[in-house]
Amino acid sequence: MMKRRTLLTTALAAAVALSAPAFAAKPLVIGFSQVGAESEWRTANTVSIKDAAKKEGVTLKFADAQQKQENQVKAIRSFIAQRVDVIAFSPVVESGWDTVLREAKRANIPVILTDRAVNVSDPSLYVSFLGSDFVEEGRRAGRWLVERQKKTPDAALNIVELQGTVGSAPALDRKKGFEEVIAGNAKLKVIRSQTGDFTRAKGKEVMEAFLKAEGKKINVLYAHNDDMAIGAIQAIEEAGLKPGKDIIVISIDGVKGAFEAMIAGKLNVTVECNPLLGPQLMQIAKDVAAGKPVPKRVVTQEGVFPAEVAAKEFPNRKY
Ligand code: GYE
Repeated sequence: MMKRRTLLTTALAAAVALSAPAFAAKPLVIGFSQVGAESEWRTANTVSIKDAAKKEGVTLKFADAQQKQENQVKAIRSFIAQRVDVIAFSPVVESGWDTVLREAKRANIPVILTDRAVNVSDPSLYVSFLGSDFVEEGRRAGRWLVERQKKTPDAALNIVELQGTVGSAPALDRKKGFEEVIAGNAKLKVIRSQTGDFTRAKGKEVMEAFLKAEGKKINVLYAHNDDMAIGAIQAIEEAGLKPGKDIIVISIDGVKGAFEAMIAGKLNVTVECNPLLGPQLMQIAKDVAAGKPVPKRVVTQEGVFPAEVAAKEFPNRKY
């Protein structure tokens, strides 16, 4: 009896081995919690992640948090309950993640941060962070303005700032990097700074309020993303002013909409932030699942595009 069963098992094992491709390793399952759909950047980021998952044969469980941290916490808990292989997410805000990430760790599910960072006491709560250096992006925006100011060395420039989502890594860091570069320059002063939540609608609304309060005193707009700048450009035009001329407009991301605005002469410069993180995310997830070591930090490579090069660069833009 024993012997027959062993034989059968062996035969079965051989059959499985022979038809190996059909039984090939079961697909990697990644639970991904996205911030939302607040900007052109985000849309490109979502497409990149979904496309890369498909290409790599990864099963992607995708959840849209609609810019709410509580929705992300819920999504992560549900991924833990479903026992996905890897959890990846782009945290809406920086703080408040310790508890849920500890739950993931206890369940032995590795966590990869994409795009935005978290502020946690224990860095072992995530295995890798893939995304841009937002402080550097803020510095690049600031450096462009410092150079531009040299063209009119006697003129002091009043700046209004449209911040991204309150408490988010890109909003905190882009503010910090920009301030760092213009600090000590007596000719450059931020006279108003408020959040526009990374959306066109809010960017327009807040710019209207800035214009109402400060009017022609505003010389420069620094927007933490292109969408808010595009919304604000509309507000500037509706106020009878010329964006790009009466008010210098600086923003971050480098999406197609920004290139169009530059070609139209309404935006002066965009600092690139690459949303196409899908392929790298899949690679890191596969390595983690295979038990290979992965880098704790992967920084994306980016450039700066002033309006003068916009028309030439436009055909090369992928998002
Ligand atoms: O700049 C903005 C988006 O986190 C880098 O989020 C991302 C930012 C991006 O809404 O457009």
